[in-house]
Amino acid sequence: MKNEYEALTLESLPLKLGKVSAITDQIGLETDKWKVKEVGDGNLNLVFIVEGMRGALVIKQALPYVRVVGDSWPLTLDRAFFEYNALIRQDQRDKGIAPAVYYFDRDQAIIAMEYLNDHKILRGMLIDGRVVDGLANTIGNHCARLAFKGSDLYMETKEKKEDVSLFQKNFELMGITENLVFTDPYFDAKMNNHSEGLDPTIKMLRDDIIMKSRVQDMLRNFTCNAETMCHGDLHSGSIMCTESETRVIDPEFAFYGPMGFDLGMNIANYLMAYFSQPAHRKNRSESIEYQGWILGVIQDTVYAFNQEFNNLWKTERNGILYPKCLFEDQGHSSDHALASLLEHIWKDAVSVCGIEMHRRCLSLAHNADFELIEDISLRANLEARNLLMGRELILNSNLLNSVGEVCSMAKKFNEKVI
Ligand code: SR1
Ligand code: MG
Repeated sequence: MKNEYEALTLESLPLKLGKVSAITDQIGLETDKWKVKEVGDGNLNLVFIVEGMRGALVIKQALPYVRVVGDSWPLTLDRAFFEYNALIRQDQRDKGIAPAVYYFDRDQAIIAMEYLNDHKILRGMLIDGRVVDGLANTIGNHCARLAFKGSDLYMETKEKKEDVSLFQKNFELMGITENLVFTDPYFDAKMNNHSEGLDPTIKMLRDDIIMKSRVQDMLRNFTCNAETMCHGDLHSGSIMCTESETRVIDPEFAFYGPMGFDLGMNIANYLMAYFSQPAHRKNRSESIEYQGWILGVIQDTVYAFNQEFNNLWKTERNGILYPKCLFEDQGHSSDHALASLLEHIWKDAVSVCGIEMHRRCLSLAHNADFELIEDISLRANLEARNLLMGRELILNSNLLNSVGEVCSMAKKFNEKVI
């Protein structure tokens, strides 16, 4: 029987969840001792930290609307179901990177999961100029493992097709990405906003018919090319770190799409952290040094992605695509096929990167990297560098063969006087 949905409150949470053994096993039975805090600062959901006598956990609950906008924008509760399914798959495909899941209630849209006590949201750490050891390796590997193990290179064909069909029902969240990421930035859409001073740059982008067509080519790729299960929202707010450990949260936008999608979105968010640095560091040399670290992370992430993809190709390629019976078993090399697939993934990643750089300055849901800059004219200048580089990436995704070229381009735009 369906259990009528009710949004949790600080008071109702212990009453409702105090009898769930999967939860009390983690934090203890004494609900009168539970300390409950609501800490959700994302765009969509309620997030509670619950501390009991035995430990702590996170309760995430979807609301029937978009939190950042209010009940004028209803949104399916079933996003919790897709997040739960994605968390399970993330853990199967790359152990220990997503938070452990303790309990899921579909009617109440509740997931109880591991509390990452020592970890902070990466975006804030990048704004504060903090360094994370192993960030590139963890995220590069994670993107490669998700890309490879959710694809026809690895999965059984029946399982893959059933999973694609399951995640196709996450259409409301995909719809948000289709609009906010791929469409709204390129016209005067209702929910858009941008910094004062950007109008000439925005006009140039919106008048660029070739670039808009490229973005729509990529949207076609997003909607039709169910290559693998992507996290779907791998910005720096979906990554939590200590100084030496990296975890990935929040896959509610998960969908089957292009293998380069997560990598591209991830790099875009590092580039936005990069361009915003002059406003966050005290002096130029500090800013230059930290920007150098960010570019190193980008290079190393792509390197780790390629290495791990290569490794999986050699050791775990048991799906229907590029089967060994056509290559290795014939004494034929599959290196050409691998190189050409990696090239295709990279080009998609570069396009997605440019598009994400646009949407975070032009449509709904901007990044704190720029939003926290109080000097509006400085902010607009730094955002313009970011927007113009985004355009170059979209227009030249077919010509940019390496991550080194993308980093050199970032350095060039970082000097640009607008
Ligand atoms: C209405 S949701 C806006 C954005 O927040 C999420 O984190 C996604 O990035 C989405 O596009
Ligand atoms: Mg999120």
